[in-house]
Formats: sequence, structure tokens, C-alpha cells
Amino acid sequence: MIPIDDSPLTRDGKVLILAYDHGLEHGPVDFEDVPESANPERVFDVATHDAVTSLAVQKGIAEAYYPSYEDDVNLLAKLNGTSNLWRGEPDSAVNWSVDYAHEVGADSIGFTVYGGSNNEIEMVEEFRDAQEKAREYDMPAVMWSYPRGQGLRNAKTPESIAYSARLGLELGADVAKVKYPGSQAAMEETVRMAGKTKVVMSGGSKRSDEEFLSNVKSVIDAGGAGLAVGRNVFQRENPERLLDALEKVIFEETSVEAALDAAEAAAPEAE
Ligand code: FBP
Repeated sequence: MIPIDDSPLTRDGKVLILAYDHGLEHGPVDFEDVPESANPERVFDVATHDAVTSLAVQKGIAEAYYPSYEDDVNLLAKLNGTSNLWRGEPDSAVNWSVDYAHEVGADSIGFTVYGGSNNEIEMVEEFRDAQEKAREYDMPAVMWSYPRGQGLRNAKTPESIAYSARLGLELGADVAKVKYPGSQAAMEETVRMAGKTKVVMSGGSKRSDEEFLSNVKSVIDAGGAGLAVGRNVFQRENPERLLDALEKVIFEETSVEAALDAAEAAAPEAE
């Protein structure tokens, strides 16, 4: 890993990536609750919030929409990804090169590695090429590190998640994006295993404001760097309100209650 605290991916050493590759990874089902969220412009607008350090998108979305937002949004190029139509062993097609992502304006790259998949060897070799090319442009590399595969049992245990964070360090990721391991103590161990690689929590499916912010708070208290979140932001009618609260918890290290009070004062929730 390289020092990334001066890069656009971080603010005061912390990270809040807004992830918006769900149209590829999950399909239109993720946009059903809030139909406007299918429109990338809506999510690019949300990504102009001060709390968001980068927006992670696939190539087609970046090409089509980033030119209108390049002054206001930092771009993370999610280089690989697979649709939910794929029924084979976990794998992820490399959809654009680091050179092209840099040309489009990306400040950092993102790459999924499914440790434990029968395709792990190829994915790790593809990550190697992307990570080394990213170094030439000083672009931080974020690993979506998910233990997942046919031969892998208990992929969601704290031990598997700590191992996935360690893969990030061993393979040269600057940030490892991992699932929440279930408790602050387990997150502390995950962060310890990642060494100098920053650890961010993957958002997961939509939860209440209190539950979600409490998970994020325990990541910060465990020494984690922040969050890479999609559905818990864009599946809300008022994503800016949650981002106001996340800004408090992540960058000001306030309590969940104080963050919710501040968000409510700034944008009262409709009765
Ligand atoms: P969420 O916050 O919505 O979970 O998004 C994070 C993310 O990593 C996305 O970048 C990606 O589309 C999705 O989760 C993949 O999650 P999974 O492979 O577990 O379905």
C-alpha cells in the first residue's frame, strides 16, 4: 500500500465511498423502492455531498455522466464486475483498463477479489496488473474483498472477514472493503489484520437509520477508516439526510444520537 491521506479518496484520513454499480451487480431490483435511483444523475447529485469522498461506478456510467460532474465529484473506477445473471463460480469480468479509467478522469480504482473462489488465482493476477498500473498514476486501489466460492463454508464468519482484510494488505490494496463482521470486537480484529491497509465497511442491504449508523460507529470506534455504501444511501427518499449523519459519525466521530439530532435539525423528517 501507499500513503493515500492526500488523495481525493480520503478526507482527514477517512473514507466514504458512495457505491453505484448495483445496476450491474444486482440489476434493476435495487432501484424498485426509489425509482429515481435508476437515474445516474440523481446519484451523481447525491455524490456532490461533502461527506462523499468518491463515487464508485462502472465504465459505462462514468463515460456517460462523469463529464458533467468532474468538478464536483471524485471518481472511483470500479474496474471489474459481474451481473447477477451469471450463475457460475464467483468471478468478475475486467470491464475497463486503468489507462482508460485515468483518461475518463478517475482518481482511484476499485477491484473485486473473491478469495476462496475457484477463480481466485486469475482474479488476484488481474488485481496485480491493475494495482501496479494504478501506482503509475498515483491512484489508490480499493479491494472489494469478499470471501466467496464453491469450496468456502462460513464466508461471513469474523475469521473469514478478518482474512479478507488481510488479503487486502498482502496483495497491496490501499483500502480493503469488507462486510461487517458482526461486532466491534470482530471489526477491531479485522482492522488489526489489515495493518496499514485502511478498512471500510461494505454497506449491505437497507437498515434503519439507527441500526446502520450504529454499525458505522462501531467500525470507526474499531479503528476502521469508514464506509463504502450504496443501497443504504440511494434507497432512501432523502439520502442527503443520512449523509449529514454519516458525516458526523465518520469525520467528526460523534455519537449516533448527536449525528441524528444534527441531521434532523438540518433537514427535519416529514411527519
Ligand atoms: P451496498 O452498500 O449496497 O451493499 O453496496 C456495496 C457493494 O459492494 C456494491 O459496490 C456492490 O454492488 C454490492 O455491494 C455487491 O454486494 P454483493 O456482492 O454482496 O451482492
